[in-house]
Amino acid sequence: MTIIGALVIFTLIAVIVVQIGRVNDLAAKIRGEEEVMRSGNDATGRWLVVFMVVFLVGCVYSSWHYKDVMLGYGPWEASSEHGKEVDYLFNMTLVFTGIVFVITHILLFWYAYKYRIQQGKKATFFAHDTKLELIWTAIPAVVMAFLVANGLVVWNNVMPDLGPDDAYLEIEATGYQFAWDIRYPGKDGKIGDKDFRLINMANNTLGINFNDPAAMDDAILSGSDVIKLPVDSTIRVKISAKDVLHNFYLPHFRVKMDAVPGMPTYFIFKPTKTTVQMRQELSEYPEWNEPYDPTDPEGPKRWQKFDYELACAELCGKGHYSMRRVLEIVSKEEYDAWAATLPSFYKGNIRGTEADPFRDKLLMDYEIQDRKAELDATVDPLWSKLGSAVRDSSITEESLILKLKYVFFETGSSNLDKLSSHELDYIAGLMKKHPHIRLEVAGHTDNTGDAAANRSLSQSRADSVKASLVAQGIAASRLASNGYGDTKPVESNDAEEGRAKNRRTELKVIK
Ligand SMILES: [Cu+2]
Repeated sequence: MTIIGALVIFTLIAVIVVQIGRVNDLAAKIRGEEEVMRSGNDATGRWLVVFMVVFLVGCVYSSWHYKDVMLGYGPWEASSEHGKEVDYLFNMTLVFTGIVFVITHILLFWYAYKYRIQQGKKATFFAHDTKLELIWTAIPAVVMAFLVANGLVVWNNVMPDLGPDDAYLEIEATGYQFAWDIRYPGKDGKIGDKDFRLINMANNTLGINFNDPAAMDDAILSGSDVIKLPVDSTIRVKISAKDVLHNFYLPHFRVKMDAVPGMPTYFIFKPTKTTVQMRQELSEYPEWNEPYDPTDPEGPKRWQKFDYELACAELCGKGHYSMRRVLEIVSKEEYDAWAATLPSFYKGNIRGTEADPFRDKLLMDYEIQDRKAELDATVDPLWSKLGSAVRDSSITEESLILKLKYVFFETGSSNLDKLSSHELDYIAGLMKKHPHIRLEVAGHTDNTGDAAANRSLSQSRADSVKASLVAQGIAASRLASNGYGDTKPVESNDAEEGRAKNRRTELKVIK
């Protein structure tokens, strides 16, 4: 029914259009073609002048009306050092193009009116005018040269060559459909190598080269984790993409750079305002004091919910919008404290797995350092407490047992692997520091093989550990050694995982 109705309406409109055309034809015949054209032209010319005035007044009005959402105005002054230069370029370009815009539009519409068809008026024809050619070539050339030269100066300031002596923080942003992975350099301050050929969607989606020592402590922020950066520090962002073009865009900092697959780019900037400072500044504007959620007038104000953001500025697919991330600029101290808590991606996700190039290597330098720090933080204070006259009720039986993490033996023998010396040296040091402490070395095995043999092996291994500590200068009277074989499992022996935990050497404080 609706289709028939639509068809009828469409046919009627077509008939009306045809009829109007016929009426015009007849009118032209009666009044004369020329006269009709002249009066039509006349009306068009006048209306174009009216349009020009309305249009230009509209442009000025809307520029004024929207000034508070324009870059550089009031709250939108750039939050980075170089951003002010970029804004200056924008403003310069706006001034020149603004002048040209107004002049050309006045001429365009005014000439359409002035040179409309009029009786007895003839157009002048000239083939060439050198003076005119010179003027309209020279003026744009000078203006363009000025803008380009200014642009080059700003570009060189924005893209300095950072040398090894420059202090800067480098992070890496990798865009993909549809998120960003942000890599932080860890304690060494260096981002490790990566290679797209190493990409493995199961555990190495960035293709990080773990053979590069600089990659060991790198941390990755993905998903919706807030990106934090320190204020007043030079930041260099390495930018890349894994699939299609993306664009790393921090509008408040005037940072914008394409992320191109296969072609790393970068951007250097220095944030000058923390998120907290920015919120404080916004709180001075009435429009930012309106409630964030209009249905909750008592709730937080707009300025309290302000956040800097990272956006993808390249339309990269249907999930493009979801590449937005919150960026928080904090003080240097706050950043350092936060960065220290970022977990190493390698240690948490790769160490010991198939993807670990060092999976056959039992101990790495950083592991020794970590173990020392761990013993310093746990065993040292505990042993100090044990030495004091007042007994601390927080000391449990369990806390008195210390599992040796990196003490290994050659297979089926009680000979200590040389890797074990690091941990044992350190334990010996702690024993010297706390001379009141006496320890039992306890050897344990899993339940594979003969129980009596297990017991004797665990005994000789415990003896080995004791002998090693005695060799470090610890009195033998401070150490007991016992082999328990498979009699004290900590987990079920049914699975290899459990058996691995049961094969262990422990130190227990003797009260
Ligand atoms: Cu994108």
